[in-house]
Amino acid sequence: MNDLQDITYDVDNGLAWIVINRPDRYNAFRGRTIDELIRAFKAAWADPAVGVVALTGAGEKAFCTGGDQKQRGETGDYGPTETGLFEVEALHRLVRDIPKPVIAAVNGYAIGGGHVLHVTCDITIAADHAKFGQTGPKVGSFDAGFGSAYLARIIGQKRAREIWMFCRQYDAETAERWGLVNAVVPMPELRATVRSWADDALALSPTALKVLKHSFNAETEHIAGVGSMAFDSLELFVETEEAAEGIAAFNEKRPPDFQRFR
Ligand code: S0N
Repeated sequence: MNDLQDITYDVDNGLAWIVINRPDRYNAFRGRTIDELIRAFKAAWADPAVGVVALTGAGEKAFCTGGDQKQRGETGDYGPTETGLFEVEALHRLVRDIPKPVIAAVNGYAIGGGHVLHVTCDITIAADHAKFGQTGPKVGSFDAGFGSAYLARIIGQKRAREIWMFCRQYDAETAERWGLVNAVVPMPELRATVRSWADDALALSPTALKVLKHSFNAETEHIAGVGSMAFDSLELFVETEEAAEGIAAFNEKRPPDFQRFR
């Protein structure tokens, strides 16, 4: 795990901490961030000393605010990557497939692709100031795979549709009431709470946890196929003027004007 620029990776007594470390961009991800997250999850998978993974963001403002919209505004993409591919779909797969519990420690905004990331984790523990929401239809993107269909499995169709169709933000108390998070704690207690949950899981049979995790996954595995088609559509959509209006509006700090695309 050398050469990490966008994340940090540390293993502490069976718990691997993966921290998105771009606080000046509210922990938004670019292509390099996704590459490093994939490396970190693979390292945690391969390491027999790791039994639980925690994913969080640096600082107290944001867990992750999705794709880096400044980068996208500047270059039209999410910047260079190891393979030339932007592998966010592979990251979602990995978070689901790694045969160890993954806990999202939501330390602030979990918005857009950052919201999808916590949704794909097995467990979410949130600080009491955390905010949740999707922004895609405002900024010219969407995650119509795990971001929509799996979200609906977790909180129900009406609430999932509300989240995507109105692009509002929800506080941690609402998220807990909706079953979107497992627990809410004061920010100073977030890491210790994750540590305590991890210790409980570390005391259990790793093989039983592995099979149970994959059994939970099996029931929603078809969503990966829907997700592939959705990302195919997204690739076409992001080339349109409509998507460009969303990204320009964010970067110019103004509301988007989508009227002409109706
Ligand atoms: C998080 C929000 C609500 C916070 O609002 P607040 O408190 O008013 O703070 P701001 O002043 O807005 O932000 C503080 C500073 O942080 C920067 N910043 C925040 N978020 C991002 C970001 N995502 N990218 C880059 N910079 C960000 C602000 O610019 C500001 O910096 P300064 O002070 O220098 O101006 C609010 O910030 C917000 O709504 N953020 C944007 C959230 C968002 O829309 N995220 C993107 C959603 N879409 C995705 O994630 C799509 C992912 C993906 O899309 C994709 C996946 C697979 C294949 C293709 C794609 C694709 O898009 O092409």
